[in-house]
Amino acid sequence: MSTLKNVLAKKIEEHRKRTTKLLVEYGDVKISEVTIAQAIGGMRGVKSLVTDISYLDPYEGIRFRGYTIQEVMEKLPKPEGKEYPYVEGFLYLLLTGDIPTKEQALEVVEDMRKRSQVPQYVFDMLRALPRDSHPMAMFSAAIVSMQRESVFAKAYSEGKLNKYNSWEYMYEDVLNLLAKLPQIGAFIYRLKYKGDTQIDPDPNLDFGGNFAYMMGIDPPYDEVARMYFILHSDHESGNVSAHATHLVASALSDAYYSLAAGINGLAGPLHGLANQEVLAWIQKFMEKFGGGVPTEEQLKQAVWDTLNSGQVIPGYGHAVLRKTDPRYTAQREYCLKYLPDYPLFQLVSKLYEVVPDILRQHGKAKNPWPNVDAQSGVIQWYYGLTEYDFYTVLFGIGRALGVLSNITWDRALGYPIERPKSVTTDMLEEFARQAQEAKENGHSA
Ligand code: NMX
Ligand code: MLT
Repeated sequence: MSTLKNVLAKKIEEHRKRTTKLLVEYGDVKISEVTIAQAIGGMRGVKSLVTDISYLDPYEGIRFRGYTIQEVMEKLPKPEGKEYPYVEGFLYLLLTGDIPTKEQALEVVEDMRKRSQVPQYVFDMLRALPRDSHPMAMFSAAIVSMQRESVFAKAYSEGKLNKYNSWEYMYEDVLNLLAKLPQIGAFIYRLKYKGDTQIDPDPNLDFGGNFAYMMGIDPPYDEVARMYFILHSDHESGNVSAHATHLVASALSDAYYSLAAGINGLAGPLHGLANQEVLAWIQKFMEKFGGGVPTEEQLKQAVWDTLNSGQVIPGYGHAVLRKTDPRYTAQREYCLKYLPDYPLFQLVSKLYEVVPDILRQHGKAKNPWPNVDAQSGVIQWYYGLTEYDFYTVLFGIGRALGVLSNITWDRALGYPIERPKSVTTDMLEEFARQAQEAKENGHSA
């Protein structure tokens, strides 16, 4: 057994006791109540999911296994001479909660390399799709096309799965699937935008390094890839991609079906597609202003025009965060260090100066600050990746690390099928009537 799987098995054994104790001894302790506004309004703020992989504080932002972004980048082992950590070592952290040694991270690098060969039928299927298919549709199709490889589904059909061992089959699927994503992503990119001129993987490179290599983009893009995948990996459990993956996996669907569901959710413009929307939006108003560097007044005008036409400002706002997203800040710091004079970066920085005030004046968005998507396209553009339709695939490769770690733990802890209860509008009206009556009689409902 690999060190990662061994350590994970021990952690699972210890953790099961905590979950069982909570369920058996404290199962009826309340952690949340649901209002009518929450039931109608997308369940915002309802505490009803459990994950230990990451936690999102509205003011501090994300912590992965208790570590801030800065701590993750500092503490995890890195390839020789590089500033950003091995994605494989980060996966070790997400799965186990432990910072791996370099040796342990390299063991995962090696393990993933052995699992990385993409079946030929995936490439054939992608080539058969209309070339103008969205890269996210291609990515999702590629993932689900590999479902026949699932050892979890096979074990289920052979009657081998039970509550104690199912995580081991899930773990195998998760590593097999993750290992193939960089090549699938790069293949889609080069199929769509580089005339199907493909670059074979280099067996000596790590996850991030190989992705950059197969994309055909020179270093330091390998560093950007490592940074990007880590930053986008996980944002606790309630976001659309994580929740969709978890929900589908709760039916004992395998990792291929589950991740494809999460990727389909990530493809929505209010979620992961916002990174391409930011670039599309900027380009549109730049064109309108004749292509030069827009003045502050013109930027304010563009923001107001967008709001007045009933559109959202892409890359701004968040369902949970109430401050600038630290993932935005991490990418901004990269830009300040490596591309401070780049015009697109300066433009995005100017937007940071004008958008929050306007959103406050507009008075709708609860969070006027930028999220991860406001900054990510700038770096990609700088390194030559100007085909912004592709940006959400980058997000998706990163997101897979988090959501697949989560469903491994879902099976380890035996979480049941997810099935919340619905009510009708009549019932809500009746709840409202009772509350009103109680208020008039001086009681709380
Ligand atoms: N521009 C204009 N209006 C906004 C924005 C924004 N950036 N953000 C929120 N609002 C509006 C929102 O549409 C809603 O309007 P209405 O009452 O007319 O329905 C109102 O403000 C209240 O929304 P919130 O409660 O602040 O936000 P919510 O939790 O519903 O939605 C987002 C969160 C992220 C979907 C929303 O802020 C948004 O649409 N942002 C722009 C798209 C974006 O950047 N998405 C990426 C999020 C990060 N990610 O990668 O997933
Ligand atoms: C994410 O990374 O999933 C987004 O910031 C959306 C969210 O957390 O709701």
